Amino acid sequence: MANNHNNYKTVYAFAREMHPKTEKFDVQYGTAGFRAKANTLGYVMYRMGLLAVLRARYKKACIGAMITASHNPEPDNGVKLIDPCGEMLEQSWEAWATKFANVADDRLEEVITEIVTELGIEMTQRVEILVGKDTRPSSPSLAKALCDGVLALSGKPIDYGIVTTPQLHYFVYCRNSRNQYGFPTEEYYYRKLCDAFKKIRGKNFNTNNYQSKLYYDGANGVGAKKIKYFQECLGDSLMIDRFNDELIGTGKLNYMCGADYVKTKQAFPNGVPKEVGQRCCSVDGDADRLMYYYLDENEKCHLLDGDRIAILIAEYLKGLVEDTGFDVNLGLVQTAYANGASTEYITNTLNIPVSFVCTGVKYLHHEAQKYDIGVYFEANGHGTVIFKKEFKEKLQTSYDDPTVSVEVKRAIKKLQTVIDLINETVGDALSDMLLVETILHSKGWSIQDWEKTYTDLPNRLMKVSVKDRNTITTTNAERTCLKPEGLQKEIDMIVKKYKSGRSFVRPSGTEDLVRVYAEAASKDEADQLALEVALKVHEMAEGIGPEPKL
Ligand code: NG1
Ligand code: ZN
Repeated sequence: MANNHNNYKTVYAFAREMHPKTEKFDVQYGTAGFRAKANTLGYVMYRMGLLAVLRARYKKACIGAMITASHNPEPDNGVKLIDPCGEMLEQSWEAWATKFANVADDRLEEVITEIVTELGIEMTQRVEILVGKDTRPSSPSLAKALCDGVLALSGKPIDYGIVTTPQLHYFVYCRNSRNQYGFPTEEYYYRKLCDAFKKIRGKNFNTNNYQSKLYYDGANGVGAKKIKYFQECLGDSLMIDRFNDELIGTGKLNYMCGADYVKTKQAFPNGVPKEVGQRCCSVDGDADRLMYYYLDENEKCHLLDGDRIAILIAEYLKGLVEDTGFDVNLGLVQTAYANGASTEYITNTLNIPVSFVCTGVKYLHHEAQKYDIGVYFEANGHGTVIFKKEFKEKLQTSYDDPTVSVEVKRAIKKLQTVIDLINETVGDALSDMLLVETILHSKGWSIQDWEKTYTDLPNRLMKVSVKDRNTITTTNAERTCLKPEGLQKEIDMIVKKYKSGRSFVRPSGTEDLVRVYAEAASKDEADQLALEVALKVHEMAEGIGPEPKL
C-alpha cells in the first residue's frame, strides 16, 4: 500500500504542475466520451490516462484511449476509452470517468483510493494503454497529457500515432485476443481487409450496372490519409478517386464535407466533382461513419445513408447464409432516427426482425449481440455487423467435415471471407465501404439500382436550445417523451395532421440542445412538422434564444 501511496503522490504533483484543472464547469462522459473545445481538455486527458490504467488493471487487459472529436469542427477535441474486446467503455465506468474529470486537483488521490478500494483493483500490474489520435492540430499535445496520466500510475502507453477510431478498437481487441482476431498492426489490418475484398471480387471488376469507379471524400481527416494505404493494397480492383484530403479541397477538417455534413445538410460536399450519376461516399473526421450519395441531372443530391447500408448488408448476408443451409437468427438494430420506410421494408419485404434501442452505438452493439448475426447502423452511417462466436465455430466445423458437400463448403468459405472483411469491434467506415462495394459488385448494381429498393420518407432534423436539456426525458427507445408533462400529447396532436407523419424529441448526448426529428409524405410537410414540434419544445421546455425557424 505504501508503494501505491507514493504513486498517488506523483499523480497529484503531475496534476498540479503540468495538467492543473483549468475549468470550473463540470464535464460529462457521454455517448461519445468527452468532447469540448480542445484548449479546455488538457487536465481531462491526464485524468483519462489515470482512469485507463485503473480500468486496465481492473479488467486485467489492455485498454484503448482514442483522442478525437469525430465530425465536430477542427477546434474541438475529445477522448473515448475502449474496453478489452474493442467495445465502448462499460456504462458503469462512465460515472467514474465523469467523477475523475471533475474532481479538484488536490482530491485526485482521494478518488483514486476510492475506486481502488471499492472495486478491489490490484495496483501492482504493469498494464498497456493503446493510444490513438485523429489529425486535429490539438491532438499531439492532448495525447501527451493522456500519456502523462498513464505514466503517473506506472502504466505503459503504446502510441499508435494517427489512426482511425475503428482501427484503434480493432488493435485493442487483437491485442487482448492474443492475436486470435488478427495482429494489432496497421499493415495487418489493411492486408486482412484488402485480401478478403480481392478474393471475393475475383477478376471481373465491373459487373452489369456496377462500375468500380468510386469518388471518396475523406473530410480532410484521418480517413483521407488512411485511404491511400487501401488504394495501394487494392490496386485496380477498386478505382478510388480521393477528394478532401488536405491537398485537394477546402483543407479544413469536416468543413462543408464529410459524412456528417452530407447527412445533416442532405447536401453534396464541397471539394468533390459534381458529376451526374457518379457513385460517391464520404467518411467523417475519425472514419467511423460512412455515407453514399450521387447527384442527379437536376443537381439534387440523393443520399444512401446508414439505414440503406444496413439493409443492403442484411439482405446480402441473409442470402449467403441460406446458401450454407444453416438456420440462423439474423436481426437488424436501429434507432428512432431510422427512416420509417426502411423499417417497413426490412420487416415486411425482407422479413428480418428489427429491434429499436436508444441513440448511441454502445446500445446498438449490445442489442446486436443477441443475434447469431446482428447488423446495426445508425442512420448517420455508423454501424457494423457482429457474428456470434458459436456461429463462427459452427461454420468452421462444418467446413472441416468431410461429409459436407463442395457447394456448401464454397458457400461457407464465401461467408467466412465476408466476415474477414468486417471490423466487428465497432462501426468502421473503410471496412463498411469495402463491404458495400462488394455487395453492389456482386449484384451488378449501380447506386441508382440500390436506391430503387424502397423510397425514403422525406425527413428533417432540427435543433432547439433550451435552458436545461435534461428537463426533457424519454422512454420507448426515445420515441416517447415523458417530460415536460403534456409535451408528448401536443406532439401527437401535431403529428396527426400530417400524412405518414412521425416525430420525436430527445436531449442530445453530445451537444447542449434538444434534437427534433420529423418525417412525412413530402419534404415541405416534413419541414413544417419539424418546425411545429420544435416551436412546441421551445414553448414547453424553456427555450432560449430566438424561436426556431426553417
Ligand atoms: P446525439 O448528440 O446524442 O444526438 C450524435 C448522433 C448519434 C451518435 C453520437 C455520437 C444523431 C442524431 N445523433 O448523438 O447518432 O453518433 O452523436 O457521435 O446523429
Ligand atoms: Zn466519427
